[in-house]
Amino acid sequence: MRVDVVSIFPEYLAALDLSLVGKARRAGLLDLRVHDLRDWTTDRHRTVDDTPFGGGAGMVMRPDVWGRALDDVLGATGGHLVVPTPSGEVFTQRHAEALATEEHLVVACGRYEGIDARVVEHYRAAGHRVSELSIGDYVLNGGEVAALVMIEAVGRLLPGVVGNPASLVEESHGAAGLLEYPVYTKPPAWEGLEVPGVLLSGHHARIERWRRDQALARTAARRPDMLERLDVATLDRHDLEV
Ligand code: 6GU
Repeated sequence: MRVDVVSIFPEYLAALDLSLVGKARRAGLLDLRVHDLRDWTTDRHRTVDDTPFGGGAGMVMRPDVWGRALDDVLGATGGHLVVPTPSGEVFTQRHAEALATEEHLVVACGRYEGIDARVVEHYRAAGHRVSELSIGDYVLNGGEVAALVMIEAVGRLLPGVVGNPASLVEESHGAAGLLEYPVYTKPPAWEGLEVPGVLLSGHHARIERWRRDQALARTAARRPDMLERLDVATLDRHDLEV
């Protein structure tokens, strides 16, 4: 997969050299390039923003600068334009899965009060897929941290990036629609706290049942909205007793 990120703070994206995403890049599974939006300015001050039409606080990013940048970076590939914004749809594992099937993503990181709305309108009209995505109901200063979140979530789904693909199957926000059950490792007793006995029993069916019950109880307590969306057909007789 090819991913281009455009930002006025390209240094923010340095973390993408690290960990799993960095490894995917070095393995040639992910071709990730970060660009400085100011490279597409034409004035001496390298201006990217201006005051909002209609008045109000803050500054808006200019469409002409973004247009030159995105024309270059999207090129002729028909890339999918991702615009992190607190007014977007909330980014979920389903978005990550869909984006992981794309050949080329271009992530346009805005700052200030956002990017002139004509930019998204223009690239949609030109036939690009465009996703305006938020990472949650809180306000960040710009799209860079959200871009890190989305690129990590997408990057780990690319074939060959996660060593053991089974670890993608059981985790929270996967197909089961439940939060992950609690996990334990050695030592079996620590600070007076014991690992639940069932996990040491070697009884595979009981372990599976215990984990499922824990996942259901946790989801009910922390994310009742997820329980409401659960497909009843995926529940078994024991689930209904939790
Ligand atoms: Cl994508 N951008 C900004 N600036 N704030 C956010 C966000 C994005 N998602 C949640 N808050």
